[in-house]
Amino acid sequence: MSDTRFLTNAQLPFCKGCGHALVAQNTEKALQKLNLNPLDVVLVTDIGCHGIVDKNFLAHTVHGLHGRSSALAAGIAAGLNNPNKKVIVFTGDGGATIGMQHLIGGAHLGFDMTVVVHNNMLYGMTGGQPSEFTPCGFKTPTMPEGSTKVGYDICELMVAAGASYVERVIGIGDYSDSLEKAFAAKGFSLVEVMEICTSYGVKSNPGMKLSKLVDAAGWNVKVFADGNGTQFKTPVNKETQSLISAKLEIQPKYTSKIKNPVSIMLSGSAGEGVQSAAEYLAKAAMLSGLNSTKKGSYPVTVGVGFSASEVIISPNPILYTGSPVPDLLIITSVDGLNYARNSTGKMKKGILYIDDSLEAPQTGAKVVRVPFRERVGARNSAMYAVFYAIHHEKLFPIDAIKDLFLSGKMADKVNIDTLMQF
Ligand SMILES: Cc1ncc(C[n+]2csc(CCOP(=O)(O)OP(=O)(O)O)c2C)c(N)n1
Ligand code: SF4
Repeated sequence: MSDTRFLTNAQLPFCKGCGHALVAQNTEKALQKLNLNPLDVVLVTDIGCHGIVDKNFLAHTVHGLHGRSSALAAGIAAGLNNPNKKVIVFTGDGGATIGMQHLIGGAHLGFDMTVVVHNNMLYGMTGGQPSEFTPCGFKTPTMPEGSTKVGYDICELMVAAGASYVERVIGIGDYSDSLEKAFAAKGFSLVEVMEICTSYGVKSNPGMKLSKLVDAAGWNVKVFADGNGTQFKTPVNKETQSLISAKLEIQPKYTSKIKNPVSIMLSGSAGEGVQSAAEYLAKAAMLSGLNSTKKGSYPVTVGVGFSASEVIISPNPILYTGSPVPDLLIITSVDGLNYARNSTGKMKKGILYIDDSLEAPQTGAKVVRVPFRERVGARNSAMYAVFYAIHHEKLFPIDAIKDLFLSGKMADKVNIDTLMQF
């Protein structure tokens, strides 16, 4: 067993006596027993009291939406696709209720991950509402008469769904052996840790003992599946490539003279190729030896209204996306003008290329009016505007975007000469 620390020395953030602290400590011990390196561990936490522990962990941590931690973790496990990495989920019984489909799906597909359910039988962080795990008769502040329903038996459900290792433990003392076995198991494993919320559970059910309560609920404290079975219903496709190694690589072919980051905003209408034009711009910058980022914005109803994209290009690494005020703003339609009004007002310098059918807004930027829409039509106006701005602002050689365009899927549809009208 190693003495590698997985927890910082800071005090754990829970109420006195809360079982969540013991889960964190037992998790650290189980990881030490497995001689794992913190860099090989990804902890995905859910919303709730248990989830605020992530800042105390020295491994990689991701904080998910309520109930969605298991779905996030499944994506991470599939993306890593590496048996030497350990993906662990911390969720409450509330999160497990909300995200039950993700748990069933995770077990069914055999994602390589371990879920630790902190079952204190109520929603702790929001004041003690009952969850679907609350046992019959258990009282909570919002259900003082006691639950009349039978709580879910998550362990039985997980066995039925095909989990490889499943165990229920009483969350008192040292149960790191159980966590160790779950972490070591191949495929999807789950440990349900029974707890009582000292702030709401104890107050509403004075004198109740945890083990008696679990017994009365009819929940067995045992190993339900020992990790040796090949129980997956549908094993995850192991042929998928790692998302990290499959990342896009563009080898520079041209050079750019720009010395500082340039933030470019392209603002137009849905269906007029704004996002594609921004992508060509960002990739052409990379082909010219620059770094680039792209951030798209559009309404949820993607087929109507504005479509905008912020691209940053820079000779140095860029550690953010988007910029409060663009250096270069390109507006190709009324929707784009309305969306970008906030930015035009903030621009005290820089340059604004705007379709000449539009009324120029109040701005401190130099305004250049070009008949983008008239020359190439609405559908190609964004792409043409990008070509035009690259050429006139001398961001990098126009051949960079020309090369990309000619090797891309739009080359058959749009004659390159129409985009080269400067
Ligand atoms: C989808 C969604 N619904 C409701 C909330 C509000 N909310 C925040 S914490 C919480 C309770 C968490 O309870 P549980 O998952 O059991 O974790 P615990 O606090 O007991 O550790 C709720 C309902 C939320 N954040 N997201
Ligand atoms: S409110 Fe309950 S679940 Fe939350 S930290 Fe306190 S004892 Fe734990």
